Amino acid sequence: MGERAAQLGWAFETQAIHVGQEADPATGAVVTPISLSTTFRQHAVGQHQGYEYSRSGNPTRTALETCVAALERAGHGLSFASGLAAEDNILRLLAPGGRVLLGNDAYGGTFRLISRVHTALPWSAVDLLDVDALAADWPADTAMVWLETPTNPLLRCVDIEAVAALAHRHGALVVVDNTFATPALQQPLTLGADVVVHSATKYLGGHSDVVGGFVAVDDDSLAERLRFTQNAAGAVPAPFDCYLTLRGVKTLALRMERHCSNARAVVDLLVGHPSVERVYYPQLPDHPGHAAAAKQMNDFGGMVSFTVRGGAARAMDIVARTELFTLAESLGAVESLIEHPARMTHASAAGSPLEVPDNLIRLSVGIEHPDDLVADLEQALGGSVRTGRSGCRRVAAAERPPTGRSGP
Ligand code: P1T
Repeated sequence: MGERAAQLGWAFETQAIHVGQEADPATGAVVTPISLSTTFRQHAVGQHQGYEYSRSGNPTRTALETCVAALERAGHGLSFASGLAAEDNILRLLAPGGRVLLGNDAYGGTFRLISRVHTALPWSAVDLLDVDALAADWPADTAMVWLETPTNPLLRCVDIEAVAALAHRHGALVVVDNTFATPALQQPLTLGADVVVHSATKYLGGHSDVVGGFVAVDDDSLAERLRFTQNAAGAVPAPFDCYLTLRGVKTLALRMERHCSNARAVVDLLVGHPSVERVYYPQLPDHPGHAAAAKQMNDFGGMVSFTVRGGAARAMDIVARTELFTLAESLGAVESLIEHPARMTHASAAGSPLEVPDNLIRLSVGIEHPDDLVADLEQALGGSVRTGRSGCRRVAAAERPPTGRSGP
């Protein structure tokens, strides 16, 4: 406990590199070993060194869970085989008939899981930015509020504190998908959320080479119920995947700084560009939820979305024309990606309240040199127009929140 308390006194960047990652007591190895053993010796029945069978617990997984739990300011962390496996585990906390309030902009796969797999759970898509309207029309059977902030793909920012206060007055659990912000920019448990979930496939892993999920909770009984379900249903990650995710986490804070500053360079280009109809980025003063983002985030993130003039055909043309931004699903890794949500990541939301505009393009801005990223988008948008560099609506430095240390 003393050691843990000391670790929690470290700044975020230090914790990311050291918590749960003490040198291996057997060999002194500085890097957490990949523990491949599926089973562990017992000296007598039930007498073991903390591990019995690798579905129930694994040393490499423990290192990852200990580290990311600390980063999320959580007492408990559980890692999963994917983000959706983590989400599935959380939804299994609910008894049949418990309503899930889902924000009206969210990852299409989350919507599919709630609406088509957990069919015993009624759901409503609601505007979580209008807390007064939600309070006035609160469905009595609500058991859980599920929110992303910033949302995928419109980057709407929800006031976590306000929604948590409302939900808790009605006895509902609050789940925050922190995939887009990461704990480097936002720590939802400190703002009143009950559960944090991640697609670790994204910024936590950070290199597009591992699929994973993560759940962080502070409440002991919630943790116990989640662990029971994870062990009983078995959606655990492989030790190698835990190693890769932990390796990614070590550089999370540094990467996020660069993702954010590169995103600003891209926003500078897009705002006011003649091909662009509207830019979605939480730092823009008129962005939905800008005030909440400014209050609860250390910086505004590496995701940028925009709609283009000329409809879906023009959007599809642009995403096919970038050379540095790779046309691909997923996000949050070192390389920049571009995609067309209506036909790719959010196709499963077509015809639902979560449907996205078909002239929308989503960018996951990587950590390459910003000039190369801006030049690539400029050529893909078809133009010689360099609005950002000519100073059009450059985001003022004074508006930027401090980055860097986001310690305890
Ligand atoms: O892909 P998986 O690790 O199972 O995570 C699902 C998931 C959960 N939450 C959010 C906010 C997500 O964005 C995702 C996955 N999203 C994509 C693959 C994408 O390109 O948007």
